[in-house]
Amino acid sequence: MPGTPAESESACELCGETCWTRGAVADTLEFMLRFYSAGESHGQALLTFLSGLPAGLRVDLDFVNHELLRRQLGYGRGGRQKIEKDRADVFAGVRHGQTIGAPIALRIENRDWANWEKILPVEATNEPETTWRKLVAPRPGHADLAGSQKFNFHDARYVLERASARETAARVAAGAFAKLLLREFSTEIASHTIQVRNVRLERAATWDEIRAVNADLESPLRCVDATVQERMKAEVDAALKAGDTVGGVFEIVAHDVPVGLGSHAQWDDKLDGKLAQALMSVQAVKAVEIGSGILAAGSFGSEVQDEIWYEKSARKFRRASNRAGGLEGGITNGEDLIIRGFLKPISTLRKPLGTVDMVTKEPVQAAYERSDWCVVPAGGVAGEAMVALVLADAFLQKFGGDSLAEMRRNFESYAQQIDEF
Ligand code: EPS
Repeated sequence: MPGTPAESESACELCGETCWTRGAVADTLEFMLRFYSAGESHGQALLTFLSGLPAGLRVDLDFVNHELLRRQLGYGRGGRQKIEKDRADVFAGVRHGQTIGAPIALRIENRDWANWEKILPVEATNEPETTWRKLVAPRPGHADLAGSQKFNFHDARYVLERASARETAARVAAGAFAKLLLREFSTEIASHTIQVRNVRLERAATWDEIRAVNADLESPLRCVDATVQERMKAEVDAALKAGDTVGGVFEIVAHDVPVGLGSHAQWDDKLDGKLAQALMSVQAVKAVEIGSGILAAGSFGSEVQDEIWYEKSARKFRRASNRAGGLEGGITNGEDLIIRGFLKPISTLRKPLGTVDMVTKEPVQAAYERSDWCVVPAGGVAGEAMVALVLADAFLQKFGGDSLAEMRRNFESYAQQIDEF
């Protein structure tokens, strides 16, 4: 059975021939829209490859760069964002302002590279190893120790360079392209901050509020409630004063999502599972919630489901509430999609925790270079990008099409089916 050369070569269960096979999980997780990133935090640049977008999608690079700017903002960021001015340069896949159906390649320059060129050169040099800025005191909570053990370096430098949340800039650039596709079908995505440390927005925000704060570049933490935001800022200030860091929760809402993305039919077709995986992969995210999932676990069934009614004049099924967060059985139900990412506090601390020197095995204090002390709003922007990429992939699975025009025809024919249902 033909396949993509991957992990191993073995006899195929179906045809008995020796052929390239992939692991069972890799074989099942199929994506129409594929996205990869490369690049280290202090290397030359971040690179993004995006494959699978239809031809004929108008590309607004100002929008892509605006998304990159939004990711750089937020109360509680460290010195790095004063150095960087993230911009995506397109190297492939876009001509005359539109996608051409070829893979898209993007590059975001790291301005900080100028300060690291001698420390992290590509080629071997005669400089002594003392110039390498080795990091031997792994930070608890970071990838430093497990990554060094796994890749066999007695220096966490290479691991932390790639584990850094700087990589989310690459995701945001790719996610902006996914958002451009979704916009063609009027689906919009926005995020806001609902918790910083233990200060929580205790009410539901409306879509209009979320949309407004999402676009507000002056908003310090992108919280819809000014009073709650002031209390959140006080937590961020207290963390800075104490040499500590704070985490929190961002909420992402996708508005105007068609019924029927994802499927109940197979475990890896369920859209809630794909979304959870995508959000969990964002640096420092330790939990994901869809709708009122956490509250629902402690409630009666009658208290957590969303009752259905039919609006005859609009010929539409409606729900009285949206505790399911727009997903039932792994399928979108037409309500707003609501998903939350829970960020742990950044593990780089000015007042470091105890750790062990990887070389001497003696107790020491964890390394500190420079760090943000609150990244909840930036985490929300990275989360939006991941949700956009998953939703765009689901659109492509459902409506296909090599060109945007073909995809639109498929979409409209399906919209008619839903209308006449
Ligand atoms: C980040 C860049 C990094 C960090 C932060 C996010 O830059 P530097 O390490 O040079 O200060 O500020 O990285 C992390 C949160 C992390 O865990 O490593 C960025 O561009 O977002």
